[in-house]
Amino acid sequence: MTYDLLLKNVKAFTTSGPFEGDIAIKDGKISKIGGDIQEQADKTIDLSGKYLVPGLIDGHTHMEFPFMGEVTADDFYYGSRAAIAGGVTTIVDFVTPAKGQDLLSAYEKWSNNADPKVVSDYGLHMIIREVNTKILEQIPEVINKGVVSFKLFMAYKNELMLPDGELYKLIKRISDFGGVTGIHAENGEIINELIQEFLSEGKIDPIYHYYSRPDIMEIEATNRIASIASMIGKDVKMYIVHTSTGEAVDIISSYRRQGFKFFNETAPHYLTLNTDFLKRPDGYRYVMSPPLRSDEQRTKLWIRLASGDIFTIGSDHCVYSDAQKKRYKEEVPPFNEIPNGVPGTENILPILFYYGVKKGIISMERFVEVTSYNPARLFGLYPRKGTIMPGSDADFAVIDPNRKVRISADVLHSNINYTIYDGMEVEGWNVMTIRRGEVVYEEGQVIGKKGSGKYIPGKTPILL
Ligand code: DUC
Ligand code: ZN
Ligand code: ZN
Ligand code: ZN
Repeated sequence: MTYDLLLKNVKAFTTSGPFEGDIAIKDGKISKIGGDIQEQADKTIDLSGKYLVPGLIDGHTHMEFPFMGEVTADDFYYGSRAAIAGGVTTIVDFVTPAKGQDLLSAYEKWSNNADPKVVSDYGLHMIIREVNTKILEQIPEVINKGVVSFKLFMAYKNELMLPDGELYKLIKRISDFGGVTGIHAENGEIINELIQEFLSEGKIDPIYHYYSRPDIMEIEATNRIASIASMIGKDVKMYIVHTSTGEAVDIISSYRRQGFKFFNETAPHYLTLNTDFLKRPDGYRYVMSPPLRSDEQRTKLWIRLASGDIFTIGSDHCVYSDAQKKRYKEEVPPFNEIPNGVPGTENILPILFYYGVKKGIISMERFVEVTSYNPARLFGLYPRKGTIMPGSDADFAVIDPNRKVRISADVLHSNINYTIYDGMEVEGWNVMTIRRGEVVYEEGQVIGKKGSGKYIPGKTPILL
């Protein structure tokens, strides 16, 4: 047989350790893995000196997300190109129904919009922002469409927040049909009070975004939702998205030790940046929720990432231009008017590799676990995605472990002219991305075609 692609002299990493040899690809799938494959191939790539990992799965992106009066600047084309450039071969984006819209029509709208634009493969989660009979009825129907994970908000009062009773009802219903519930855990009621207090005192600078959302607001909400979900039972599959405090991770871990299927995700910015960034002249760029925290919290997150207590890394890629962040004014607007969100899908790999692996905090096995294997299992994409074995999609990131890069907007691919990591110097960079056997990125150039990404329906989440 003639293979489509043969990868020679591979040093590959999976959750079960490194492997050296060759990988042969046919029809977008891994066909054979062996010590020295001699058969013919249309194309051969020598990967000597590089590290090969499963294509990353960014389980947390908001492309063209209508939120806080703006629509995010990365559409499915720009956003998925940025993903591909960062070695992310699959994104899982949040379908966001409009107020009053039912889930199925929101799903149709999201996929019709994504399909002609995506360069990466993609899966979908469903945000639920209100409860009615139709929405409850449609939960099993959207699960049948491959949307097996949901996101509910405990914050953003008057926009996305749900009261405890509705959170309870939805988690129960999602769980009845085998879905996974993602939770944005912050106490929206109290945060709303704090925002009003600061505004009435004329305290409007970006740093008050942090003061209005203190650590305890996440810790309390995490505790509350874990209590509520634990009451429903041990079949509930739940994960807290973008966890920013060590204490919130520990709450979830303690439930998991009791047999609950509760997990945490964190994001690259919580591992690398702190609240001081909010005090800079461009502090408005660093407004996201939960907010950036102290260095002490950053350290706690790294420790929990290394120990296995943090299950996945998702970027929360939610990009606003400078003009959007400033609401088209010269002056920085009051903190509560700055749309929340930061870019990140392209930064997962260099940040975890440099600050995690190179600095000796996490192993390559752990890197693979949190960036592909665990998200694949959590979102029902495993074993098609998230591993390197015969039959799986041939999705890979190729890391040059010694490549030194100074991060700037110029080397990134989002549809904005800044990055929150400007000037950061890292060692280790994605130099090639292979998606279903096709080289879609090489040395700074995205060559994958617009619309060539595929929708990957989620199946049953596999959480042991
Ligand atoms: N947090 C953000 O920063 N942006 C999007 C939504 C969210 O929860
Ligand atoms: Zn061929
Ligand atoms: Zn959120
Ligand atoms: Zn988000």
